Amino acid sequence: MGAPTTTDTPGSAPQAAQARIPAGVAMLVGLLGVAAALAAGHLVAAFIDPNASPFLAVGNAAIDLTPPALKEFAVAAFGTADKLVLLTGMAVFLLLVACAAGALSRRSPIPGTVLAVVLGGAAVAAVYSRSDLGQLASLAPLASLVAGVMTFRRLHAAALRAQEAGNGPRGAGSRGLERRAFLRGSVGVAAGAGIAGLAGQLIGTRVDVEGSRAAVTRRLAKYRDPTTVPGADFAQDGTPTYLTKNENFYRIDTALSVPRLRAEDWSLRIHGMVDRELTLTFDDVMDMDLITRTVTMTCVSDEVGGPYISTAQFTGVLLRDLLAKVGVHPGADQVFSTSTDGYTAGSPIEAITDPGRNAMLAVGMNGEALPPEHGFPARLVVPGLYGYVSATKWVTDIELTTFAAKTQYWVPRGYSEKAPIKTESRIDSPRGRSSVPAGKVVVAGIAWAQTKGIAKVELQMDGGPWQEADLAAQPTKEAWRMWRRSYDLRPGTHTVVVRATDATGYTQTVDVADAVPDGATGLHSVVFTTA
Ligand SMILES: Nc1nc2c(c(=O)[nH]1)N[C@H]1C(S)=C(S)[C@@H](COP(=O)(O)O)O[C@H]1N2
Ligand SMILES: [Mo]
Repeated sequence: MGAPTTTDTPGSAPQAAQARIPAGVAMLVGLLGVAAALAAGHLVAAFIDPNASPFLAVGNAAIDLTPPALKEFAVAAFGTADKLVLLTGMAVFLLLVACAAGALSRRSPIPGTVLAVVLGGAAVAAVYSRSDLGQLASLAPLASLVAGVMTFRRLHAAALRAQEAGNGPRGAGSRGLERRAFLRGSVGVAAGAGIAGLAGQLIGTRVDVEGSRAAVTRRLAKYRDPTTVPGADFAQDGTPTYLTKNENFYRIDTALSVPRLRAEDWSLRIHGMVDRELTLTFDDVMDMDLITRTVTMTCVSDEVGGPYISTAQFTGVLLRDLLAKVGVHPGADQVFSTSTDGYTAGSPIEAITDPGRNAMLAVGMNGEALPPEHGFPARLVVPGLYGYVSATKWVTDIELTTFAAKTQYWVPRGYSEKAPIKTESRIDSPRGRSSVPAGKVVVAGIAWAQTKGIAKVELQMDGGPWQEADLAAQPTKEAWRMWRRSYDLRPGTHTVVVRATDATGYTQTVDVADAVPDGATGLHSVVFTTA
C-alpha cells in the first residue's frame, strides 16, 4: 500500500453517514443557491420581459395582493420609498430563508431542496398571476428553480465530501483537496451569479429610453407654453410654486421597476364599443392637434394636509378628439385604460368627453417628454378625477365598455368605481410644530377643486372667527389656487385651520373621512409656536 492514488467509494466509510457540514458553510451553500437562482432568472427574464425576473415578479405580485389598509399604511409611513422598503424587506426575507435552508441541511440536502422548490414555485405563481406577462415569462422563474436546486445540491455534496474526507480514513490530506474543490465551486458560483445577474441587467435595460425621450422632447419644443403664470403662487410665503418641477412631481404607482418603453415601439389601441377600432403610433399622435394645459393631479391616498398633489403643463391630444375618430356606441359608459404593466383604470365617459374639461392623452410634461416614471411615452390626464380612476401611465390600450362589464385595478381592493376630486385645502406655512418669530406671521397654502375652481379660502386662528385669505390668480380651474393671510401674533402656541369654498358655492366638509374608498376629507389644521 502507501500509494497516494487510492480512491475510496464515497460513502463507503461508516463515519461518512455521520458527516455534518459546519453551520456557517451550510448557510453559505444556501446563500449561493439563492444567488444562483436569482441571477439565472434575471438573465432569462432579460430576453423575455425584465418584469419576469423572479425578484421583481414576486414583489409586483405582493403589491397586487396588498390589502388597501396596508397600502395606505405603507404610503403614509414610507411615502414614495414604499417600493424600496418592500424590496429591502424581500431581500432580508430571502437572506434569512437561504440561511435557514442551509442550516436545516447540514446532513441531508433535502430540507434545503424543498425550500428551494417552494420559493421557485412561488416565483412561478407570481409570474403567472401577472396579466402583463405572457406565457414564456414562466421560463424565468423556472430557470431560477432549476439553477437554485442544482447549485444548492452540488455545493452541498461538495461540502459534505470535504467534511467526510476529514472524518474518513485518509484524514487531513484528502480533506484539503475536497475543501479546495468546494471553495472552487463556491467561488465559481458566486462569480457566475454575479456575471449572469449583471448581464441580465445590461440586456434587460438595453432599450434606449433616454434617446427616445430626448427625440420626443425636441419634437415638443414648439408646443412649450412660454407664458409663465405671474401672481399664481405665493412661493415667497411658503406655498409650492404654481408649476411643480418634473423631478418634484409626486409619484404613485404599482410598478416596482419603471416600464421601459420607446416612443418608436409604442402604440395605443382604442377598441370595444366603437364603430371603427383604431391603433395609433406615436407619430400618429404627434400629427394630431396638440394642446398644452395646466392640470393639478391629486392622489386619492393623499391624507388631509398630505403631499400627493402636484401641477404641470401637460401637452397632448384631447381624448374627445380621439374618441370622435372611433365612433363610440351610445351604451358605453366607461373608458377603460390599460398600462403596459397591466395596471387598469376606468373613467366615466362623461368626464372624458366633457368639453368643459380637457381630458387628454398626454405626451409632454412641463415642456419635455414625459419622464419615464410619469408614463413615457404616453399617459392619460383627466382634470377633476383622482389619479387611480383616470391617469393611467404607460397607457397602451383604451377600451370603450361599461362599468358593469369591466372592473379597474383598485375597485376590488376597496376603492370606489368613481372618484371625482374633492374640494380641499392645505396649510403649507407655517409648518406643523414649527417655531416662528412672533409678530407678523404669514399663513399660506393651497386649495383645489379641479374643474370647478376655488372661490374663497377662509382661516380660523386660535378659535377666532373665520377670516378670508387673499387668493392668488387662478389661470385655470383645472389647477390648484394659492392663498395667504398675515397675522400679528403674540408669543405662544397657535392653531390655524383652513377651509375652501369652490365656485359652485360648496364649502369643504368638516367631516373626517379616510382616503379609502374615495378620498380623505376634513379640515387641515396646524399647530405652531411663536417666540
Ligand atoms: N400604469 C399605472 N398608472 C397609474 C398608476 C399605476 O399604479 N400604474 N397609479 C395611478 C395613481 S393612483 C395616481 S395618483 C397617478 C399618479 O401619477 P404620477 O405618478 O405621475 O404623479 O397615476 C395613476 N396612474
Ligand atoms: Mo393615486
